[in-house]
Amino acid sequence: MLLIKLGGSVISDKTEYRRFREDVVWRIAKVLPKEDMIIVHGAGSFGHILAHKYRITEGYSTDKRLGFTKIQRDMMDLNLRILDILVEQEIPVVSMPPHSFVEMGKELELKLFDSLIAHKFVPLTYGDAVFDAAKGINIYSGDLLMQELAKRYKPEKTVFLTNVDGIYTKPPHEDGAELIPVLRREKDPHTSITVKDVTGGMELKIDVMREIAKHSKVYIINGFYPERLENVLNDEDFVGTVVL
Ligand code: IP8
Repeated sequence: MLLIKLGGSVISDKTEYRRFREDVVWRIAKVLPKEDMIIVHGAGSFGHILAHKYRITEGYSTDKRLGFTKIQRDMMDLNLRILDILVEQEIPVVSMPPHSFVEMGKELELKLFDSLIAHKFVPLTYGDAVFDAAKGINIYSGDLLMQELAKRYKPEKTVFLTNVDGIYTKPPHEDGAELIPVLRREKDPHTSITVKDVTGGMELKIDVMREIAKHSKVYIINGFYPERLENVLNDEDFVGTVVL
């Protein structure tokens, strides 16, 4: 099985509210397998801009209700746009909006995923604004969902499509940053990456990837070059990072 995350910065232009990168998603969809896969997508500018504005991760207050609603609406919109493209590629995807099955702080209910997978459907889910047992509301990142899904289904390969070539020795725009082709699961003190996001920076992402690497081979590759995804799927040499 393949577990793949379409990063928010790949599928959307993060600087402009709800700017979808339709052409990029088309190119990715063309190289995806037709079955035996779970797809997760990030939020990009369909989620993070309003999540910041309404400070959703700080928890519930009545004045945040409309923000919470709008984020869920925008994420469903993004999800449907992706779903449309995947259906055009004849991938039997079924949308699984997290706000209808996730309550943070409680055990994740994945029974429907079991059924979908047993019937050879391809679950399509995403990072979302959800309820939280302690805070009332919160943001549930696609990365955490990836971690839960990897733990449960132990896919052979887990791929993160990002807007950079892989994991670097320091933030990629800094002088001397080098791509790490193979990252060991154990912590490496030489790697320090500090890009920040609402649901955690690169550091948190790398922790998640290391955790997933206990169950699966984890690849971090640039989503703007779908041929690299093909290389990974075909066990060929590829540009990117593998976590072992
Ligand atoms: O883009 C965040 O998910 P991510 C979800 O996977 C929202 O971190 C709604 C901001």
